Formats: sequence, C-alpha cells, structure tokens
Amino acid sequence: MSTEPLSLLAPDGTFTAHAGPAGPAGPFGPAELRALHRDMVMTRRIDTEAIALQRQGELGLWPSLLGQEAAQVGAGRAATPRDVVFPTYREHGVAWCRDVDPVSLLGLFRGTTLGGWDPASNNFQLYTLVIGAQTLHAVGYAMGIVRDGDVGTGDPGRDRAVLVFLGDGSLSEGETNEAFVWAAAQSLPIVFFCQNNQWAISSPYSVQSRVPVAQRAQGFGFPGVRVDGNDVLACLSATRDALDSARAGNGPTLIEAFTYCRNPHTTSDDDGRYRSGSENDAWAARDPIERLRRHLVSSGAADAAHFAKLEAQERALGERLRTGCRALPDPPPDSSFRNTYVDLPAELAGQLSEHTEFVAAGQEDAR
Ligand SMILES: Cc1ncc(C[n+]2csc(CCOP(=O)(O)OP(=O)(O)O)c2C)c(N)n1
Repeated sequence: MSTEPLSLLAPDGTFTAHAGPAGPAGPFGPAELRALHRDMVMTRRIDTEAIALQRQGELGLWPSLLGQEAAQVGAGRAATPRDVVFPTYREHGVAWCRDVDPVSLLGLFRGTTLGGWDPASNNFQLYTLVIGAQTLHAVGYAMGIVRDGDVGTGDPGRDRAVLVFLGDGSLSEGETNEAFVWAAAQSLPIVFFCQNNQWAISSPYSVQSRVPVAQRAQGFGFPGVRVDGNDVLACLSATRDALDSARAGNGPTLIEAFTYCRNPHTTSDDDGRYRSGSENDAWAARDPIERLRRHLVSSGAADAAHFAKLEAQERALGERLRTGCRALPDPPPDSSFRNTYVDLPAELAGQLSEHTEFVAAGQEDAR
C-alpha cells in the first residue's frame, strides 16, 4: 500500500489531476472551488470566535479545529443529505456543511444544552465525547440501512451510507476495532474518516501503532486510503469515491486524512508541555485555506471583490455568534434531575425537592 497521501492541491496552490477509482478527480468548477473556500473560512471563523468566547468566560471549553478545515469540509461536502454523519466533538466544519446552526454548537460548550440540535433534521448526529463510541453507533446505523434495503439498489434517491469521524487516538479503543470487524464482516455501507492530527492529547500516533492509519484497514479486510488532510479537494474526492462505493454495496473504506491541529487539544490544554512550536510552524506553512486561496487567485476563479464580500459575511457570522451565544437561555436549575429519568427514583425525587426548597429559600433571602 502506498503511504504517499493522495494530493491534488499543493501548498503553493498548484492543482494536479489524479485518477481515482471513479476516474480522474477534477477539474473542479470555479463555483465549487469558491464554495469550498467559503466553507473553510466560515468554519475557521466559528472556531476563532468560540475560542475568544471561551476566554471571556462565555463557554466552559472549546475543542479547536485550527488546521483541520480541509479534512472536515472536504469530507462533509462529499456526503449527500440522505447520508448519515456521526461526529466526534471536533467536527464544527462538518456541522457547518450539514447546516447545523453554529450557535447550537456554542450552547453545548456553554453547558446550556445537552445536545444542541436535532440529529434527525440534518442527518448529523450529536457530538460524542466518549472516544470511539460513535464508531459502533455508526455501524449499528449502517446495519439498519442494509436491513431497510437502502443500499446497492442503484437508485440515487434511495441508496445511502454512513460517514463516521474518528481521531487517531480512537484507533486504540476496543469500540473502534469492533466497529471495523462488524463493518467488514457484514460489508456495511460505511466510511470511517479518520483525521490523523498526529496527537491524542499528549500521546503521539507513533506510540499507538507501527503502521500508518490507513494500512490498518487491510487487516480487517477493507480498503484504506491515505489523503493529504490539508487538501480539501483530495479529501472531497476520496470521500466521494468511498461513499459512492459504500452506497453501491461494496462495503466500508477507512480514509486517513493526514493533518495537524495547530491549537492545543482543547482550551484547557497546554500543548507547550509536550510538543514543539516548530512543528506548529511547519504545519502553518501547509495551511489548508491559504492553499485554496492561492489556487482561486492563480486560476482566476476569485477576485478582490469576491474576497471583500466574503470578509463581510465572515464578520457578520462572528457578530451573530457573539450575540447568539450570550442570548442562549440558561436551563432551569432542576433540569439535570429532569433530563435523566422519565420517572425519578425515590432518592433523586427527595434530592429534587430538597434542591427546589433550597432555590426557593435563596430567592426569598434575595428579596
Ligand atoms: C473512552 C475515553 N477515554 C479517554 C477519554 C479522554 N480523552 C479525551 S480526548 C482524548 C484524545 C483523543 O484523541 P484523538 O482520537 O486523536 O482525537 P483528537 O482529540 O486529536 O481530535 C482522550 C484520551 C475519553 N474522552 N473517552
């Protein structure tokens, strides 16, 4: 297996067509290129605003995706509305592609909601903080698709697949390996999209495995594809091919998007304790947004007026996020009791009435 990642767009913005399983990838039209660039710019803005809001005490935590925009937008835009997407906790760019209101992402990290969006309305499931758990949820869903007969019919209005996101760290979890076994054994319509950002908090990928991520698929009996995760066109092409193959009934694919997160694991992490700034600088030079911008300019697909308009849209999004975040309603103080059980067990019911009396007494004191 080649470990050289599939690359269509070089860091300097040069495009090279590449033959994939479904034929040559590209060329991409100017409107599609501009849309992908816009998606990445808006995704980065969500990330930047969320970090600022966290620093101002408006959010409890934020897992940044800085540098992973191409992987997320490429994979996110490859999925059709009927495909079902299972994220980790970092897929803000995929949420954007699935039309999830980014203010609801903020609600989750502000602690005002336990979920934030309706998974059924955009076929974008809720974030999963338990590493690897979503891979088995996704496999279960893919089994349902097979049982519904929505795979391999050749009808594009009917066939569908599952796209599940995972990090390199989840590859050491039992659940992920079980998910691979089930997906292979039952030839399920599923694409595992692994953003290998090379770190699982402070653990580098090298302490997890002796082989590249994509190569691990072979041991389970399905294809593994390695792509340049900072190249949105490579990520889009590889994921489209893999989803087409899954919908056609050819079973799973593992995609490894080789990339890097240029911010610490979350806003609570200090990555200066385990990795070097020079590594970060090297990846900044491979920035996914800048390389597509260079291509847009050199190919004449976008001009200064286009970028000025985009900047205004970006600023408006930032303003909407700041206002929307501060306006999110606080949940009632007793919601954590009410959200756990339909019928409260006696012990918790006792605690709830104690809590209600306590809150009422506090309000009495405040008068
Ligand atoms: C089952 C489980 N074990 C441990 C953790 C603690 N934890 C949170 S994030 C993380 C690292 C995950 O790394 P990776 O899968 O590479 O994703 P990334 O955060 O880099 O996107 C760990 C170990 C957890 N959330 N769930």
